[in-house]
Amino acid sequence: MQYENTIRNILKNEYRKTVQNADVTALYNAVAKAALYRVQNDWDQCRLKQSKKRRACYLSAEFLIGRLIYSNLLHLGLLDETAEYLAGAGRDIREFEQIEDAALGNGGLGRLAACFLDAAAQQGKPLTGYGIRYKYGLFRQAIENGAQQEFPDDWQRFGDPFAVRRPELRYQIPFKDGVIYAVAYDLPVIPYGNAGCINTLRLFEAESDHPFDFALFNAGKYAAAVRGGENAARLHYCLYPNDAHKAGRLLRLRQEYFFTSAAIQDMLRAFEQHIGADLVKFCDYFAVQLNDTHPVLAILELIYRLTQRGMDFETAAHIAKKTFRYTNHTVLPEALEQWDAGLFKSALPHLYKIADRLNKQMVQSLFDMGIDKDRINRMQILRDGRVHMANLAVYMSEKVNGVARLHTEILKERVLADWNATDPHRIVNCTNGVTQRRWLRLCNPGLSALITEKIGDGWITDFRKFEALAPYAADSDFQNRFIACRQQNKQALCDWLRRQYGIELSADAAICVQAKRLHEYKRQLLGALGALYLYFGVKDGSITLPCPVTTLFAAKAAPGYIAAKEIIRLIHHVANIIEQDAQVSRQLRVVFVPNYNVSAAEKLIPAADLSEQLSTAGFEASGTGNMKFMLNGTPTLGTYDGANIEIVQAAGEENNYIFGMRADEVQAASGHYEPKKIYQTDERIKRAVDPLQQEFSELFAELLQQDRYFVLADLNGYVQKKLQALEDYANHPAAYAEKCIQNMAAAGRFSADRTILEYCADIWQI
Ligand code: 26Q
Repeated sequence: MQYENTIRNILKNEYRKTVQNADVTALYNAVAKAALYRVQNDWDQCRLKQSKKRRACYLSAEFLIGRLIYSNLLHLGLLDETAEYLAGAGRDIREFEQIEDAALGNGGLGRLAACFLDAAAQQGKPLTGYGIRYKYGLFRQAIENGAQQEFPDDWQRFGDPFAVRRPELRYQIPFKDGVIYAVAYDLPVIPYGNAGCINTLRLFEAESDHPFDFALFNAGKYAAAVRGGENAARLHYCLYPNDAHKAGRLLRLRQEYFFTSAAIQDMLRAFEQHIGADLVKFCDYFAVQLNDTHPVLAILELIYRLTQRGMDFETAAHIAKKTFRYTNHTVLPEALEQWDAGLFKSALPHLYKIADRLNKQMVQSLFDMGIDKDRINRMQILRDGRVHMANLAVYMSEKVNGVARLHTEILKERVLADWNATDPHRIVNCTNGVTQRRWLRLCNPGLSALITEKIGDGWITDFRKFEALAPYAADSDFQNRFIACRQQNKQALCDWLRRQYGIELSADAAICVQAKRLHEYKRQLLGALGALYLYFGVKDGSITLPCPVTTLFAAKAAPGYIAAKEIIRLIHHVANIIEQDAQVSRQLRVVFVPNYNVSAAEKLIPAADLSEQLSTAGFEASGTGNMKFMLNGTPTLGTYDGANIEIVQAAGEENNYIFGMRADEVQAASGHYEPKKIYQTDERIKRAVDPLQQEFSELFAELLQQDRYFVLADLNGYVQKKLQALEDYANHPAAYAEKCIQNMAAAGRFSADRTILEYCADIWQI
């Protein structure tokens, strides 16, 4: 009642509206603010309780939190109540689907950070997120003539009612060409039910030191008078939309320094204000996790700030070493961050000095250990006129972790082999996880209710409970109800696609989904060629599909990544070829779903009959989409890569569809792989690839000449396994449902709650 009154009062006082006549923006802000008021006290109390204790800080250039209104209401136990209340006033809670996602991240790494925040709050672990409050998140994607178009993402269009501006938390960031201010905005991270603790995601916005130049203003130069302020503001304006290829731009370096300096200053402020111990104790209170190399400047900044406070360099470096930990998310060499030393030095001279000194210290100590020159050289922080962020991160971190078992092995054996030889205990594995609250309870309420009916609702907060589903896998009543849930979700997806994009889809087809960022190594190209392969097979009668099949692709390409954009164009081309063939298109369809984001994932994943995870073995560090499908009871059609391997080990090979080269085979084949031979000797492959020759000549040439990602090598295996999955789905629905349920029953291990508990125990000592 209190809550409803608050909503009404906000609408009346701030908007002069009622629940009945408010526009969506007003209604959204009123509901969100009323929810926020509910947590304000608990939030303050959690903060106070944590302020004197050891805690972890998660530094990340990205937090892909998505839309917060539904998840926050769910966690507060207000979702149903709000829906009913709004319905009573003739409104529909689904109106909030118009609210933009907060897409403050590119993909996996950013979404992982968001899942970790959720999990830590749920487990009652003190974890503060630090990042940038980008004014524009990841671009909105539209498709024109089959090609990707980018549009700015003004995600705050409807406001940002959960954020609390903290003007008193304002830090000077000392750039060489002038000071910029970082001001904090806090978002509450609210656990589900009355459990855990309310943590904080603290995002910084840039502000000018002198937003307004009065001398210029008085001289009548009004535009010039505000320029300083505008320049400062540009720092947090936009998220870099590439998620692997080096940007190497000065603005990116400035962004990285901006938020990491603010974060370090905020920690030092908290330490001095609430703990007040000797600064050598800093590392007893703060464990700082670096989400890839993007926040690695924090290491140099902490040393800088400690020495500024009078600590000697060696001690400061020692404290820093005990404070930081680093997570690696990629083995692609082109994605390892390096900065031009000249650029670095001119932008951040005070940090460059520290990097240089650390490098000398490191070289000396490695030399003292008797390590040979070549190896020392490869490990250097400063080498060949570049600053190697990964080397800095590993040298200065107590623990370094990979994000799935295979990935960690590859780090130890290849990417970070020199480091592993020096200190075999530093590199550890911590397999990723996803929050079952957003990725099952919230996005799949029908299936959630079914699960809860059988095993209770403990699974929402206790990942170990998923096991209790195993006995139901062979239960035909449960299977039928599972199938009915899936069917409803498929229908809901079709309705959404029609409303949103005018796409007409049948819920009676098998729905296969490949949804993730577009990358050559993720092999959307394999999916597209697989569709052509099937198309020609169905057309000439050599392949009979057991049921109608729709393959959905959803992916954003980095705006400057030409090959990735070509693959989007190709997917549309393939969709058109099939569509124009009236015979085949009754059986087979390819559809590209534009603007993939968290909210789209929440529609796609619960509706998928098959989860396509096609990366070249050895390249996908972990993948987390694969876990979301598993959690919703969708078998994986995939390669032995990243966390797919662990998924299959947990859920059973017989309940998934694995194909293709293994990572060691890929490694062994590099150098003497001849894709052209495959093309020339296999007629079915030739006819699937030939349609690329004219309009997609560069993709065609790459496939025949190099095929760096072994697409042709895996094409037959992929299609055969897909056909087998479809055959099981169509002709053995009970057995297929059993596989689905076995996947859910084994999904507990892939809860972010498990992952966070591992970080706490093995990496943070919390
Ligand atoms: C670097 C420099 C300049 C500009 C941008 C970047 C940049 C930004 C984002 C580089 C990489 C990323 C994102 C990487 C990423 O999302 N990696 C994924 O991380 C997931 C979580 O661990 C894994 O599951 C995926 O396998 C991995 O690809």
